[in-house]
Amino acid sequence: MHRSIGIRHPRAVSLYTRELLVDGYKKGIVVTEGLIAHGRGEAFDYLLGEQTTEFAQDAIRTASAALLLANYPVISVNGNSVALCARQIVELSKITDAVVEVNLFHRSKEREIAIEKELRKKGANLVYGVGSAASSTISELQSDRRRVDPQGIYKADTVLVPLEDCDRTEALVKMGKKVIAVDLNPLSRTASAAQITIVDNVVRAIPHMISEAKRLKDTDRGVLSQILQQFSNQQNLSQSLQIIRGGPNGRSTEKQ
Ligand code: PTJ
Repeated sequence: MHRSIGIRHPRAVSLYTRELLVDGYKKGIVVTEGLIAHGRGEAFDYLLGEQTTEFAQDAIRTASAALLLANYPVISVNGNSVALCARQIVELSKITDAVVEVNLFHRSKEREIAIEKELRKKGANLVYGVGSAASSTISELQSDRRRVDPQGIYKADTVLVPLEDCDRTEALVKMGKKVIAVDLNPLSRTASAAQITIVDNVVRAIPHMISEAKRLKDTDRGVLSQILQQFSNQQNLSQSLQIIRGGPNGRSTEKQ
């Protein structure tokens, strides 16, 4: 952590998180647009009290059950998610037997390689979707996000998409896949298109998913299915929105 922040700084966690993104930018992992996207996320996080709400925790439990139930789960990563929590993404992939695939809105060979390098440094053995491996196409999409790995997202039955940019979630759902999104904005199109949306910061959501996946790993499949059946994404999004609006379960107003 930069010396000027210090662990006693009242906004240390938020400033440290920004530093991770700036470092990611310097390493060629994050794009400038990613820094702006983080600012939007921060604003929602501030309104959520910068903590994992009980509703996010409910979505996290459901998402972990969905990954464990999946036949072929894939964790899709972009620049921001790797800069913020590469090690945790790799750990989650190992616990849930999920493939990790690079899928970028602003795709370039250099970024794909920088992201793959970072994931391998943090323990990934295999990284999908890099270079010519992303040879399949999601025809409905116009952006570079259309390029996917035939052995990864294309084949997946369940895809975890941290920090999504909307169109792809809708396309993946149309392809019959179960989509789990992590998005601090409960009003985004991604949030409403996904079957399970975790309204939380990826820096908290992924570690919580690791704990839940470890806890649920040996649970009977029937019990895991019940967790999924009892979850309503629409209701969960409304509950998160209510917190943002300072409703009955709203956070305390004392903030830095
Ligand atoms: O790395 P690339 O090339 O794939 O580009 C990544 C960005 C983030 C630039 C691209 O996906 C993009 O433009 O995303 P959007 O459309 O700005 O959407 C990002 C969403 O993630 C917004 O709804 C933000 O509120 C949300 N968000 C930002 N930071 C976080 C977050 N959600 C969870 N955790 C965060 N730390």
